[in-house]
Amino acid sequence: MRAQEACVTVFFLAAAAFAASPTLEIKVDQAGYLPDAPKLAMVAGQQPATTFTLRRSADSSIAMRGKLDPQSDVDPDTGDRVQTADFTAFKQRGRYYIDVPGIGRSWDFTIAPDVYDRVFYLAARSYYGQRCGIAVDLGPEFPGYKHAACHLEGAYHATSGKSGPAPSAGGWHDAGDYGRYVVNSGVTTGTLLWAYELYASRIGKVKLNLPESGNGVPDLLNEIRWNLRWMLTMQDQDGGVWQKQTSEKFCGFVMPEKDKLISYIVGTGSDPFKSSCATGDLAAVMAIAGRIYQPFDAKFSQDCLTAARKAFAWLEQHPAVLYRNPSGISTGEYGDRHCEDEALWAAAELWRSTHDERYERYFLDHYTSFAATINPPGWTNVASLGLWTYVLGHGSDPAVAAIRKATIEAAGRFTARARQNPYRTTQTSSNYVWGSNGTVGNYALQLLVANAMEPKREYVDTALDNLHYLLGRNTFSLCWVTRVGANPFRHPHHRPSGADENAEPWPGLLSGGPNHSRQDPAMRKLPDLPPAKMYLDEQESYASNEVAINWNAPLVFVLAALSGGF
Ligand code: G3I
Ligand code: 9MR
Ligand code: ZN
Repeated sequence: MRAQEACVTVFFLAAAAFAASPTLEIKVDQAGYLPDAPKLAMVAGQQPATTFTLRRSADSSIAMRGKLDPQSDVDPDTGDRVQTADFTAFKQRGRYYIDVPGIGRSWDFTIAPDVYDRVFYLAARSYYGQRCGIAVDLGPEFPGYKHAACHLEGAYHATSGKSGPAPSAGGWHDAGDYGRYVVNSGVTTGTLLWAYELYASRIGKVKLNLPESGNGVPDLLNEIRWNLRWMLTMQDQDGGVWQKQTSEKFCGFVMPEKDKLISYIVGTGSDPFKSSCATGDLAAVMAIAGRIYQPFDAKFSQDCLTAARKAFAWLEQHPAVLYRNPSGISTGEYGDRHCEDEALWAAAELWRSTHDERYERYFLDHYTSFAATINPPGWTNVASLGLWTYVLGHGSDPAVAAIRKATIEAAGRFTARARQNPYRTTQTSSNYVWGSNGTVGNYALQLLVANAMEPKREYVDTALDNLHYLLGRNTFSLCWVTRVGANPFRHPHHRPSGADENAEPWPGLLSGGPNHSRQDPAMRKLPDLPPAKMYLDEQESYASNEVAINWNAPLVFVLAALSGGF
């Protein structure tokens, strides 16, 4: 081989090797960026760098040159010193990567208006993968991701106040376990129904390849109805709602159809046996369902409204029946200690769906203590959903004015905080708890609700910043949604992913994320790290790496809002 040929060969080999080894030190949204939105990559090198180039993935040609800003001070949440590479000015669709001399190159990513559409599809369709009581098969795009029908028979546990066989088939497995929990189903289905109600024009026609696809009902509503129908079976004749349907203890890491433990409807263990928070959550989501399903399934819509009214009536009689796992029960608890927020949410949604003055009266008599400071919703506190639905449903002043003001004030705090955060997230150091990635999603949800009330580009841009964090622009340079991006997390605490024959996890699932408390044996092996570093991509780490229906819900909400571009 002549010297010149040898040089050319060496050059291309080096280029190929260079192109093949992205560095963790350059953090990008591994799905990509919307053309008209701000576009930042984060660089956390051992040493500061000064310039970067945006390069086309196809041939490494330079699309844009830029300068990095100076390194931040040490970020207390990660221990990183971060620089930003701002390529906002570049808007051409395509596949690109960031190259930083002296640091390396990023993974490839896309710039396009539909860049989040596939992520929406996977995250929304993940609920089909969580279905209980039916054979599930993700089909030819994910061959082998399937399970036989599971938990087809149930029984009333003594703690429910009833005995004998109980309905079981239906609903979604909550998370990495096969339990089904009304409290968590409440905030989850409420958030998903809101995603449809606010963004049907963007995602109402998206086909999720469900067994029901093509039946004239929007697929997201087809999927949510699967869980709502199960929730209805958890309501007693008197309108009260039992807490959960689970085995007495967690089963092993087996496929769902191999879980032969009895699937019990579990109550509080003493009269009235149902719980106030579960009942309030069911009342709220059935009220929402009553208005949303009306054009598609009038009978189901009516059944939901009837259930909502009965549940609220029970709740007015039993406002504070709290749930704790009774002795002998060690599955998830969702032991919410306050149910006034569920009652507020239920009253507001019932008013919005029925315009029945008695519900508005309850709302106006109880909202003020929740309206001073409005934080993102979660399974322990759904008051914000009640407040916002009263505004979005065009309630009356002064309540509407007060809630709008508090919502806009909160949004202003969140955007200001994100601008100061080296990773541009809205997180506070104390937000890194069990399910922190769900909190990131719920901050983004709150910003998008604020935008619905008072459109402001920075609300959307900061919601996007939180999405970028979840999709790879974080200290780990890890995409926290399974099967998305070039470097996704791979070992969720998720029984089907751990028990099946597939090498990769089930798709579209969001990891719970960093948790500053060492709340599982795997995490207890971690050294003392900054809070946002307290994470393990290990199946054993349920306190940092489980997946859950309530964490995926705000992700679906945000992706719905951005579907097709913004
Ligand atoms: O908010 C406090 C914070 O102020 C405090 O500093 C911190 C100290 O650790 O605790 C924070 O509360 C944590 C709470 O999650 C935050 O939502 C609790 O420690 C933590 O124990 C609690 O964990 C819950 C976990 O179950 C254990 O109960 C998660 O929220 C909840 O999502 C999770 O739910 C489980 C179901 O029970 C079973 N199915 C799987 C699902 C997901 O792991
Ligand atoms: O798999 C369970 C997960 O869904 C729960 O969030 C977690 C905390 O309640 O518990 C997991 O189950 C573990 C149990 O708590 C301890 N023995 C091992 C179980 C599987 O990791
Ligand atoms: Zn099941």
